[in-house]
Amino acid sequence: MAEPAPDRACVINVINPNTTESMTALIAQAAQLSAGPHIRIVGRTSSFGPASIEGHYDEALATIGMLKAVAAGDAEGVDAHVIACFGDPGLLAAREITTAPVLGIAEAAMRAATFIAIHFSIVTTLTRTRVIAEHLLRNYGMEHACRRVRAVDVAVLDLDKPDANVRGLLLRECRDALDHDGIGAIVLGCAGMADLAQDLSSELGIPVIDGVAAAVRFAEALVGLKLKTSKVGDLAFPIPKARTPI
Ligand code: 5HY
Repeated sequence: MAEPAPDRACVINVINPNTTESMTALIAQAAQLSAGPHIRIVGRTSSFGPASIEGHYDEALATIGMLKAVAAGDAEGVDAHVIACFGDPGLLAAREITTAPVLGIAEAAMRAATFIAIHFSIVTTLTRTRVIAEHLLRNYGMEHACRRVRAVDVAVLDLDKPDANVRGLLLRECRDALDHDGIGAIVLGCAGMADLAQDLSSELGIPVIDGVAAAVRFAEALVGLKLKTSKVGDLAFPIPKARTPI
């Protein structure tokens, strides 16, 4: 028997930690398309930081804006948060300041990949940001499952430019991964690629995973399980002290 409709929609705060509104629109649309019934997606653009995140400095700045967006979502009573940037910037800091579940799209995509394949490869934007994905793989204990972190060398803000031939470059890199990496799945390494996963997957005949969709669905599952971020241990609320307000 189908689950009775909940008395109110589950609201997921999908945060774009860069300041580019058009990218938030793409992310929120992909999130709503992948969300289950009775799920309302709130797309939120960071109010502080870089227009795109393509390095360690960008990540550090973006974390402040992302934390402000978590606090704004909590003030509205959202049920969960998604950090829609493939570096999962400030993921643990975000989990400290809220009881709502917080999912990073990189972690969600990597874990989804290991549910359906033994090995996967990642295809991200710039060669210089590959190291960020490699650090996350180690942090999440996934380095054994990931065969290669590849890059198409397209800037994040060029992903939606028709003349950047993004689909063509991704298709070529994904096909090369399929042919040479000995994998069963591919993870796309940028929130700005969210709308390309299904098309690439059907063209290549291999699961191509978008972290935005994976994170939204995992967030729904945690809310459905009534699981919240633990306040026991290192994810307890920050120790009260004088701090410059963000
Ligand atoms: C992202 N940057 O998902 C990452 C992708 C990357 O602004 N959104 C960004 O290249 O690291």
